[in-house]
Amino acid sequence: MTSSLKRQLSGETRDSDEKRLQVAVDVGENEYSSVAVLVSLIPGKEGKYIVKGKPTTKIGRSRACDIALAEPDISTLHCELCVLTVTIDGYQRRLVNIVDRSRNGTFVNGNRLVKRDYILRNGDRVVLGRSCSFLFKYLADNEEEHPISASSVPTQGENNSDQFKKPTLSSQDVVRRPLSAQRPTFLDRFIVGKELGSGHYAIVKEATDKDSGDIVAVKIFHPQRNDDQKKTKQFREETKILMSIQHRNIVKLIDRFVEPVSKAQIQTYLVLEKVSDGELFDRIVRKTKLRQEETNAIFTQILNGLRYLHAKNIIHRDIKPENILLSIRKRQHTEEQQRGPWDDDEIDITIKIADFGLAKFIGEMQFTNTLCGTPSYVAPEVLKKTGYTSKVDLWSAGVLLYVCLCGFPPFSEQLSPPSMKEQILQGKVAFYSPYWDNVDDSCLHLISNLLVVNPAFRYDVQQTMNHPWFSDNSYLARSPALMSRQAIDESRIPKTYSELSSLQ
Ligand code: PIT
Repeated sequence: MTSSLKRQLSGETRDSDEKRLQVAVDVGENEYSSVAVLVSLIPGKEGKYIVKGKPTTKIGRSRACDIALAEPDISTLHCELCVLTVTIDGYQRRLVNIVDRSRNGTFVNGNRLVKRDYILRNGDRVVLGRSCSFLFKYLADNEEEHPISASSVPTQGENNSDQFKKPTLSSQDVVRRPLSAQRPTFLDRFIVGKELGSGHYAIVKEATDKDSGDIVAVKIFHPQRNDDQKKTKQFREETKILMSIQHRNIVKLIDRFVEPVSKAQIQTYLVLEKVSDGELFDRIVRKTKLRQEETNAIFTQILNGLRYLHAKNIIHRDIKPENILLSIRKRQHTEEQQRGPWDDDEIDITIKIADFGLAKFIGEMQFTNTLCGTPSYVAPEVLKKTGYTSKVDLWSAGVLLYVCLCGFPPFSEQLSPPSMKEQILQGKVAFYSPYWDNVDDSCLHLISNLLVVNPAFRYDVQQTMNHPWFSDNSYLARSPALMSRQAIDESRIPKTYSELSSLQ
């Protein structure tokens, strides 16, 4: 049979990078090699059934079925196992899709398949009707499993003559990794642990590499229909961006997995470097606000990351303390030298920018109407929907700098009137006394040049990095403040992050 009979199940066609996920019904020449086994868990009936590479294996009470089960609650045709060949990132896998056709139900890991199919995974427990229970296992690449001849369970009656040639590679199949390799699935390779965070599209969890024991973070996207253009595009953009960057101040992408869950749904995973010491947000909450020299050192690293991104025409679009992760080297001995203005028990802190879920390549950016980012960090031009550039990240950086130093945001509903949106559109910023009294004028000057409504007049990354606040650390030897600090009615001061979190 020819490859023209292959049926595409996913619509990824835009460029070569996007062609990597292809699901096709396998009707290739190697259809009769073994793909998987169903190990019987039926009491008194030890043994295993072999699932061959033919398109459909029928299981039921009828003798005409490939696997005939003579149990009373098994339907004449109970379920079908369909072998799909999936090519992801150059790895070709044969997966088994189970489709229920029964009266009494087909269950996988205790869940009944109601009018839907499911792609079986290693270790899945498949129960047909009430009593026929099996353990499902894929065979390793080239591993031909032979049924236990003494088994009380009959093996699949199949013509096993290997009359078919191994498939040859077409030019389309020239990929980075050998096609023969059966790539382990995400769950084959990792044990998933505690939740680290969650969002609209995905959840971030800790995971352990089963081989190396390395701890990683994994962003698990909610299962999506493989025809969901919007989510597929978003995942693609995020992955493309993460794959193109490598910088010490940006969370590293280690691997990615795109796996079918059923014929219509895919599950995607991004395996990321684990950054162990929480978010900048938590540090601000714990300390109410940060010291100026500490903020300066953290901000230098954020700007290094942003300079790298902007030089590559990438806009992050969601810079905020929740997306700044900390890796802290703790003091082990009293005589250890600190590498920055950190707390006494800290030797060094490396910051990593995370969450590229909203990031974009500028080159591909249309003037967009999409409102993205977090309301109090969002730049005026985003609210105005007039189109934007990398300067939006500098606005958010200005808000972040403000928040670090006083513990509350410059724009908020608590400062209304006018509304938060109006405050942003007008660039209405004030440095309230006494909160800003001890912050250096030079820093207020910098914030004032970041929170500029017109992006053309707003500092870019390089101008920000060249600002005297980073070179002239006069705040270390306190000088009297010269810029005006506005007195304010205390009740109008927004709650600090730590007060807000204690209310939750
Ligand atoms: C960690 C620890 C943690 C969260 C993350 C990593 C998340 C990282 C991340 C998330 C993204 C993205 C890039 C990186 O695009 O608490 O080690 O959505």
